[in-house]
Amino acid sequence: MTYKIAWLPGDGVGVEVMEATRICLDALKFDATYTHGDIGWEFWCKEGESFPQRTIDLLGSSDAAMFGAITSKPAKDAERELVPELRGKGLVYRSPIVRMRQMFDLYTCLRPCKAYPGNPLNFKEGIDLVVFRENTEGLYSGVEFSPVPAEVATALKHNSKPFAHFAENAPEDYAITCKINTRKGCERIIRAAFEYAKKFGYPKVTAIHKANVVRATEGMFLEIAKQVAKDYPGIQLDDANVDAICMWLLKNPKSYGVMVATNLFGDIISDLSAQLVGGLGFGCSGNMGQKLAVFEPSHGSAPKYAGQYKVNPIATILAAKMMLDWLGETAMGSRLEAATAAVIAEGKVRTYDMGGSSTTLEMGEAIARKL
Ligand code: GGG
Repeated sequence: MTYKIAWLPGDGVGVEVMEATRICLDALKFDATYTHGDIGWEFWCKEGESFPQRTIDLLGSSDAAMFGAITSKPAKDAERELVPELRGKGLVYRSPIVRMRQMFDLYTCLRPCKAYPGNPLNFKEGIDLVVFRENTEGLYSGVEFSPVPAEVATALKHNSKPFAHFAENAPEDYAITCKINTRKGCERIIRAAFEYAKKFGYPKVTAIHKANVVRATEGMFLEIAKQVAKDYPGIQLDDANVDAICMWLLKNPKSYGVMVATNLFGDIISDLSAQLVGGLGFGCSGNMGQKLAVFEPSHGSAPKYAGQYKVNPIATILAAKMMLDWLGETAMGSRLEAATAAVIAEGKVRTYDMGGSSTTLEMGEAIARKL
């Protein structure tokens, strides 16, 4: 079967790590057509749209997508960088990544963080963490007010005693970001984490939350975790406050395996976990829904390194391994991971973050030679 892969390099070093990844996919003889999709800052500046409809259509007709990285800037800077004819038209920059996840209901963000033997950046050998991050709601729901409209201020005054005085503030003197979680959203990500633990033999799932303070949404998340756990009698449910687990992960990372959290906490915990196994050069990410999945490195476009071909492409290459697995091409996925692990273990080819001077493409080529 020839797979239809949408190929979205994006901005900055995204282009470079995707080039290195393609070298590996070609060496694997993965049977695919790759169709380039426009996304990112360049298209915002030129068209006032960082995620054009033609790219949305491409994703809708693809089996999966590989995605590099996106540059984003605060609202005022974004407006300034538009071509002159688009300025002052009220165009608002919104993250294409968050939109893509919501539009295609890519609710599972899976971020495995494994300490490959011989990686000089490993915090400890043997770490094997897998973060399940809810990807479509929570603090990234996109329901925000700044300035705050009068009706929202009035609603707060009537419904929330501690914030009644906010209604007396000028609308531009405060801002509100809503954290919205649904039962469905919580249940499906928690279930995905348990299913993964069951399939790959992890003894427990750690639900990360802040239920003692953020009672409505995080409380619901924990309550649903306890309900879902009943369907998996062989797997222990462990739970931890997000602040506490940041300490415990540093103290004893090998005590943890599969972890699940709402959107923002999952984002933070997955960066911490990636740092324990070498940093963002090793942090791969899959955004998965029922019909489509988009795979990317967790890192951004790193504008200061753009054009230098020096960043580590391993995160993106491991994201391609995740894509192969998701498509059912698990033998190819395993070969790609084994080749990557072999290059890391050998230690001859290392990018700057690993203490070496190999380029992005040299790393891709070294992995391809092992295939
Ligand atoms: N590959 C992930 C990536 O590009 N992250 C950068 C990022 O989060 N940018 C903010 C955004 O536009 O979503």
